[in-house]
Amino acid sequence: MTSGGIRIKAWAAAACALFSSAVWANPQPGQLNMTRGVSEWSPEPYFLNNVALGVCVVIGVLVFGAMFIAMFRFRKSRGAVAEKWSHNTMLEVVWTTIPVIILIVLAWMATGGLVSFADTTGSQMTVKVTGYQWKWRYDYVDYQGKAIDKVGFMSKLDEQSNDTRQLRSGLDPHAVKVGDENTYLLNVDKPLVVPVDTKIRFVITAGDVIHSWWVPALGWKIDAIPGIVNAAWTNIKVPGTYRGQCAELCGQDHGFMPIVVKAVSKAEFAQWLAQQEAAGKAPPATPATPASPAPASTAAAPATAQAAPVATTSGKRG
Ligand SMILES: [Cu+2]
Repeated sequence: MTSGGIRIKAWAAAACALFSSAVWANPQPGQLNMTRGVSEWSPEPYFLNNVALGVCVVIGVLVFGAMFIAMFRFRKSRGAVAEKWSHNTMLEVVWTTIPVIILIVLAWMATGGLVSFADTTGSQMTVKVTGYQWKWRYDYVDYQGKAIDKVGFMSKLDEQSNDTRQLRSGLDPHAVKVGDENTYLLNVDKPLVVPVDTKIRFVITAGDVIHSWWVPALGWKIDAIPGIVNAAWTNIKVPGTYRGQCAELCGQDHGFMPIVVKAVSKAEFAQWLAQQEAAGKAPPATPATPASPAPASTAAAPATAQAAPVATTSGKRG
């Protein structure tokens, strides 16, 4: 991290103490402030939010204070007589300049945060995230400079939540739990497993409509857009389970596509990855044996793909 980043971290720590709200990894019911998060970068939006909130509070107190003093101390019933003058050039210059300076400072700070969050250089791992109605797909692309072979899976709402959410299921949402944690609509069948202390690049897209991948503990959310690949990075410092949601209205089941990120130690991750790679290699060996249908289907695919645009163009012309 740059010295600027470290300075921001120090400021974030100071802001933490100032606003002294509980610092949770996952958002808690009744929590007022943002979560500070668990990644290298996540304290930055937390800090920026606290600064902006502090500025808003100071402005609010000053403006409303002046307004209430004017209304109560200088009211007609107390014999106040209105002055006849209007316009004060000095005052107008001051109350235009100060907000402009405040806005420039806030924009400068926020831009610094955005630039650092988009900088995925030096990543040690890449995960491709694809949003679908209404589930997520995770493909592990590479890890520590080595390509990962066929490790990818769909991650969708866990069965217990799904059964409970059905109309007239008669099931109690409060009974959906993992340990002590109520996980109704917050748990998935297969979490995204990642190592801690690793700079992970996420490349994010979608297969149908716009979704948005959001895990508050990582400090950012980013749109998953069909035909566009967005990128962001994280470096999780604390092992644990971090929950998130799709944050873009993406259809009727938008509320039912949670995200679960499980951050584990590097050793545990290596073990998990080896298992997944072994599992990924095993099943394709069996369907690959009927050699003839496979090339036929691959050969058929481009033909249909070619046929489709022709149909559309002729359709447009007609
Ligand atoms: Cu979605």
